[in-house]
Amino acid sequence: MRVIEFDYIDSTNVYAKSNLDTLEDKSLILAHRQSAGKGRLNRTWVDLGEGNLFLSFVLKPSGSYSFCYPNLSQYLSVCLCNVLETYGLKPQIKWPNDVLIDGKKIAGILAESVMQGTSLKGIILGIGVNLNATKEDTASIPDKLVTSLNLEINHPVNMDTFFESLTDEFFKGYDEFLNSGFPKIKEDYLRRNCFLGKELEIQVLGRKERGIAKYINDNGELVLINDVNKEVVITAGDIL
Ligand code: BT5
Repeated sequence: MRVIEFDYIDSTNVYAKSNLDTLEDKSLILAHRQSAGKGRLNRTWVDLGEGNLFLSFVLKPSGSYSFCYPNLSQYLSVCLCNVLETYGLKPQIKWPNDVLIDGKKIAGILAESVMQGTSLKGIILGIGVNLNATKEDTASIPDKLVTSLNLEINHPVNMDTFFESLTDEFFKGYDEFLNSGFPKIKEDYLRRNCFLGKELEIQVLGRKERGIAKYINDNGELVLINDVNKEVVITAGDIL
């Protein structure tokens, strides 16, 4: 496992993508500050100052494309919950992979796969975790309730320790996850869910789906029951 560390970068995911050819499997790109952090669907990940985590896992699994690659971001959300619990917190997961503390977003995960023709060149799994931010910093993101680990535990957080715990936790179960896929983490994922049983509106590309969140299937997809009592399977989308 090789760590490439930057004091300052535009985006750890963009760096990983641009250098994918030369990066080894399981390389880690770590930055202390990030000026152009990417979220999903062209959204932005805001850098809340020194001491926060900006990290990309570079994964180059061998063999043919596996059914479980789309679930790697859910796997990482479970790993993050395991680490946050060691700080005495009760994290929750909002489908598919947002991690919240008391309804406030503490981290974001962006998975990007790079293909060459029909073969997979690599997967870049980026994660930003707010570890050390002020209340004012968190309030600078107007469209979301946001928190940071230091605000939840009332003392500063050591970034190196957190980085080690998270990456150890990730690689501890990674090979097994590649073999077994979502069912391996399903119970740990569901234990933290904050959405089942609720009436949800989901943005799915250009349309919206509405219904009661009934269950998560073995592919990590969300199954809704709509107003005509029909099951609707959502593979990717955003809970509004
Ligand atoms: C995400 O997107 O949550 C994925 C964010 C991934 C960031 C990491 S940092 C390392 C790596 N390198 C990158 O360039 N990216 C990855 P999404 O689900 O689209 O959520 C984005 C939304 O979260 C924004 O529109 C804001 O509402 C909110 N947000 C932005 N910055 C935040 C922050 N620091 N803390 C909490 N919420 C934030």
